[in-house]
Amino acid sequence: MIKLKRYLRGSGRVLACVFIASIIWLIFDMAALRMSINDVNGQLLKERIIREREIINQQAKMSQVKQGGFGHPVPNQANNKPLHVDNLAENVYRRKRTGKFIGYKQMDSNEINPSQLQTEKSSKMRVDLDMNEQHQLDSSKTKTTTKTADKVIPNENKHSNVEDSKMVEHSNKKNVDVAPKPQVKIEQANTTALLKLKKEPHPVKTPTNPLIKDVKGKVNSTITETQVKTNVKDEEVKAKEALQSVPKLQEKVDLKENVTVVRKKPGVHKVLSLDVTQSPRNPNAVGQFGRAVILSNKDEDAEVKRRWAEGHFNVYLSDQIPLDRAIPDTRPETCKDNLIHNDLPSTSVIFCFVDEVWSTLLRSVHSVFNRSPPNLLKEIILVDDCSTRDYLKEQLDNYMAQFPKVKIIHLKERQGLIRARMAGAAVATGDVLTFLDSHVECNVGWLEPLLEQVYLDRKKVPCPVIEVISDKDMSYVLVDNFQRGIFRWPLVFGWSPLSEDYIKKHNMTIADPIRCPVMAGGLFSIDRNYFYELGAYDPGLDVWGGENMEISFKIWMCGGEIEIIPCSRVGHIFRGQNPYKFPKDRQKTVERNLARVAEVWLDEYKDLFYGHGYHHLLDKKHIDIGDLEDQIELRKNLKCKSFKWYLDNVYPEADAPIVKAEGLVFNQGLRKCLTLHKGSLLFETCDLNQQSQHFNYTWLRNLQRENVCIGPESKGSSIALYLCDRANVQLRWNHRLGSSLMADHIITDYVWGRMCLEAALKGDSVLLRSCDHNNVFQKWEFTHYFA
Ligand code: LR7
Ligand code: MN
Repeated sequence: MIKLKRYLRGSGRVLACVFIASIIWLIFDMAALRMSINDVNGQLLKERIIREREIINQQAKMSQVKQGGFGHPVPNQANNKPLHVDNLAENVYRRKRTGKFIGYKQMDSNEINPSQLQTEKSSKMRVDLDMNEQHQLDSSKTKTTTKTADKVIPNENKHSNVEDSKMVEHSNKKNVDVAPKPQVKIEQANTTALLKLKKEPHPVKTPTNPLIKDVKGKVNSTITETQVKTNVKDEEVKAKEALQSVPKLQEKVDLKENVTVVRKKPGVHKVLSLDVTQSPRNPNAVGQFGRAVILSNKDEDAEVKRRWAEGHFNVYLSDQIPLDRAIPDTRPETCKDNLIHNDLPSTSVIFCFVDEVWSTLLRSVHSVFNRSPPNLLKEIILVDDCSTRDYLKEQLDNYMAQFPKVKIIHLKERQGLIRARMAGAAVATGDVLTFLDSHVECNVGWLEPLLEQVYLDRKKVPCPVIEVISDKDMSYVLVDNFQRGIFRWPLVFGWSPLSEDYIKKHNMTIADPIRCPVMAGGLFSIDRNYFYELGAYDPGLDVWGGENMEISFKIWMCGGEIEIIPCSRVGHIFRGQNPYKFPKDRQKTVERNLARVAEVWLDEYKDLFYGHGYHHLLDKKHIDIGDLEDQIELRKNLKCKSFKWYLDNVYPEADAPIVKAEGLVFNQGLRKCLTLHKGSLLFETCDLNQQSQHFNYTWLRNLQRENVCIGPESKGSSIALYLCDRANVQLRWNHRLGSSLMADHIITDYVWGRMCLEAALKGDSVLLRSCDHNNVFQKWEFTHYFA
């Protein structure tokens, strides 16, 4: 300590002070430096956070655009309206479609405000073209005699975009009838997007191409490929529409800010809302905008009646409605935002018809032309199934000659719609086959959503929502949402809505694809190769009926899927009767078709089909359903799943118990159970564990234990045991629970005078006795009843 004091004396003290001061200074300095570093870091961090947030925001925006796309579109939150049409129109048009149509309301011309529809439509359909260029498709000769007293609405086209129209090269604008340049190129000014529309090489006219590939060598036909007279106007207009609809997914790269936000997704575009047609449409035309037409005039009523039989709908009215009339765009709101791949497969649209009404056939064809992107429509194939009407021959050929994409096949013998479709498919060159009935109107945007599904999965078979064109007033009527095709026994097609629970569980919107156990039959798209992989249709099916069941079971059980696509909608005239003749008895034809389907596809469930009113089809003397070897072989080769799998996985709501009743058969008088022991029938105390007491009451009304069936001994009053034979009427019994007079009895009508199964008091045997509703020894009960 004394030493230290000595050092701090004089100059030593000064030195020590300087030393301490400099250390303090150093400490302050370092602190200051540290603070400024933190400052800089904080600032940088803040900037990064802001930048990242921006990126996240932008990405979120982008993914919203994507989510609205082809898979499962999200509902438009901004506009929760369920449907695109105004509510008024919705009320007026909508009708139920569960089994019977109910709540149908005829539409009066005053009930809908045409201006609403007009402006709505005009954004889609109006195209500014010279009137001289218009295609005169219309049956304008016919005078308007209905009371469609709507105001004429000026055709203001709010959405028509002059600048957009400049983007289209009007290469052949003046010479619409002249052959076009081989390729039309359209460029969009400020994007790199280039949309090419390929023009097909001109097909050569082959007036009578002797014979197309036949179906089992039986189909005789001539094909008329109509001569090319390309309508450039249509191509241009459609191309213009296509461009207008390409979503503006802009690439936004700001290098200064170093923020890369959104990448363009080049492979998709917004679904096209094409509706190319005469412009302007005459808003006052009969049936325009899908309006109902009410005739006031008595004379006209007579005319309607007189012509009804031509098509079993109001042919008189149909002939007055423009062939290119507008119909309300009934798609759910969100459909318009769906994204569609640019490289969709092309399709051949196939219409088969026999004796179709001229105006409905043409309206069907024009609706396809007017509302399908031309690059996707490879061709339209018209298969005339040996119609008897003259206008469906040369007159039709001549009319269609103006459309290069139309091929006509005239079958030399009536084949029925199933083999006619196969004849159409045989000449089709599109990647996808799209079958349509010949009295439809395809709605706006109908095609792309169908092809998109096939594009996403070639084993998907999409169907449009089938809306109703009224057979009486030709109005276009909406149907309920969430409807899918089903069958009821004995293989009767019907519509049934998805359950609330299902909709909730799968979080479904009205625009989502709906799994469909059975298609209606007439309207669907299918990958062409896949169609053939599935063996197309069973060519043994005749004329009409059952083929929808066949193809539906085949698709589902052999690895495919059927869906109803609510963003695709097509109107169809539902008729009370077939307006054509059946070469053989109609009922027998349909029954035979159904029996073929049941035999090939239903496995052990086929007895449900026969048991629901088709017992007689089991009698080979009654009906020859033809050879089924090929079909059974096909099913084996395709390694298709069982019908039980189909019921469990595709249509679990189906009511399909394998037997009507089963278990112990209890006799109320004897209070014992029927027993099959060592080849004889007797009674024992009831015991569920005794297999010998278990019987089935089958759909074919057999009393059966394993393969042994109980039946009356021929003509006698005793009972015998037989090997079960599904066709043997002797083995059929009537039995049902309930309160009716003969409930609980087991009755045979095979022996004379209706006899009942009775437990004999003595000897524990079973006899046949005249039915007596009071006799408890004639009352029986199974453990379980299913039907
Ligand atoms: O021998 C025939 N040859 C044909 O070319 C018989 C008919 N056809 C044509 C006919 O001209 C029509 O274009 O085939 C098409 C279908 O015949 P429709 O319109 O008489 O049948 P539909 O609408 O009454 O019946 C439905 O069930 C049929 C069963 O075989 C077919 O699958 C139909 O395509 C089908 N129609 C639809 O699915 C539309 C919606 C109906 C519903 C529900
Ligand atoms: Mn039809």
